[in-house]
Amino acid sequence: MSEKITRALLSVSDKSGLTELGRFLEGQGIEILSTGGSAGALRDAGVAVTDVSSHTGFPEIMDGRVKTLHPKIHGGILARRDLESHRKAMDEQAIGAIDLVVVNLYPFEATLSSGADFDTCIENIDIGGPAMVRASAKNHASVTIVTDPQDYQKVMDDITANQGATSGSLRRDLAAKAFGHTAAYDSMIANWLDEERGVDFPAQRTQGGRRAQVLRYGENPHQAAALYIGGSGKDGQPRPGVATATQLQGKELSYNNLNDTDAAFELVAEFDKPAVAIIKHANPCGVAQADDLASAYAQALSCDPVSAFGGIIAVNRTLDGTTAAQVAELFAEVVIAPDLDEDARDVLAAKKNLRVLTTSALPDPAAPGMTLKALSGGFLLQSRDNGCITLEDLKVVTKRAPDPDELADMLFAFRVAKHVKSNAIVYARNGATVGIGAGQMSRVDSSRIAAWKAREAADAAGLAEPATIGSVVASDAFFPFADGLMAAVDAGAKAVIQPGGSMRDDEVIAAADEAGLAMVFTGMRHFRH
Ligand code: 93A
Repeated sequence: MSEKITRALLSVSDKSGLTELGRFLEGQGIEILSTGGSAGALRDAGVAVTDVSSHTGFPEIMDGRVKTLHPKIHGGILARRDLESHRKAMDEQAIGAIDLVVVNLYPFEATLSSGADFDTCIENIDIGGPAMVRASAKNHASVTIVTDPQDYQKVMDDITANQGATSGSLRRDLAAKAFGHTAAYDSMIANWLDEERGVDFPAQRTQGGRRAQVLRYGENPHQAAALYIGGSGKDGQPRPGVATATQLQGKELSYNNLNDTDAAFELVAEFDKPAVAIIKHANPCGVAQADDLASAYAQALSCDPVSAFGGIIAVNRTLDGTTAAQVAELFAEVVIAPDLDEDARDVLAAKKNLRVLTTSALPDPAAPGMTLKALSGGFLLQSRDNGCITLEDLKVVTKRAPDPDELADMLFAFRVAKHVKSNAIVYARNGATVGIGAGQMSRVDSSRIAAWKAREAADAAGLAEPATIGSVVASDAFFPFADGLMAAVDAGAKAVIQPGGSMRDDEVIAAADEAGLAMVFTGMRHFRH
């Protein structure tokens, strides 16, 4: 049977719920120790408190840097109640047991996000708080540690149910949460200092992150999964995107929904003009940019309407009613947009199951950041692929130079290819993809699959010829042989954009000249696996 709580220490930066908790503890006959601001708030609410400084007989010094770092506090928390020697030490040093510790830390993350200067951020690194949190969590056999105001009610209920004590299971749950809390707090500080010094790959990598949602299952129903928000940059904020999106309606998001929606939103954010991306299994099955979203949607859908069924749709500006009405005709899993206007909200509200997400901002494709991939026994960390090829980067390598329309489509296709699993081949025409080949072990196969899908789409639409005739083609990496290029020629492509850099570039260029193609090299590869 756990012992009754006789003394509590309350020291919190986030003072929400503090006075209600204080009143409850007072009602239980528990003595309350507290630090400056917390003690003030409790007293203002009429709760009797003892200042930590009068309990320890030692004042708060150095602008509060040292307030609870005292043996009377840490001895009171850490003493093993079951050991005679510890009890004796408490008696000898006049240390009173502290059985309940309520602490939340200096708001380091909020300080960082506010754009505060270096010195202010340093001052907002809590030392005494984590020390008490960790000491209490270590001694959870006897001590209850509360780090989250959301847990106050649960703790009060538990104390009531246990006649003034807490249950061992609650103490253990809270201890685990407490160590997670201080670990995440320290990760944030370490990441900030690393970023300040431009260190991307520290010898010891810490991974912060806050659980946002436990998902029903993972990639498959027999896998468990959860979503975490984190990867905060220098400003303490995660990049805008799927992890922090607001869900306006629809069924609960699944692991695959989130993964695919991320792919869709990152892709559509690449374009300045109104753009739409439709994604299945993390690969696009149609992407287009046009003067308005409705036209872009129609073009994106026509690339591969069969695969688009059950897809994820991302747009790069406020979704309007007209486009939403078109979207509503398709069975889609998720729609994501920076925002939706009133009409679009009304139209989509009728589709109860459709998940609709808003993010307010688009992710910046050029932003720095890291991506992480799990390996057995470790993980790979790399900087994001934030490369953006523009007109100035292109080098014409064939006798025929591309015309301006071809150049615009080439840049569009190459940007899409960046978001297609390798080997990636993307045919495009008039600002829209017309054939996409993804994830093949052979580049020729990707080329053939893309052309074959374009033929299927043409047949289904009753068109005389596939849209690849007269298109441009983008390849995410160089053509190692001329055969991949020739497959594109067979499909009707007349211009090619690719990184270049193959040992056989000369052969590939000669084949392109032979076929009358215009070809440009980007000098940048976009593998994606
Ligand atoms: O500056 S500290 O690292 N030194 C301490 O000894 C200490 N003790 C508690 N910060 C310390 N705290 C923190 O003060 C707590 O973690 C809490 O966030 C804050 C509460 O201060 P106040 O009650 O004065 O508002």
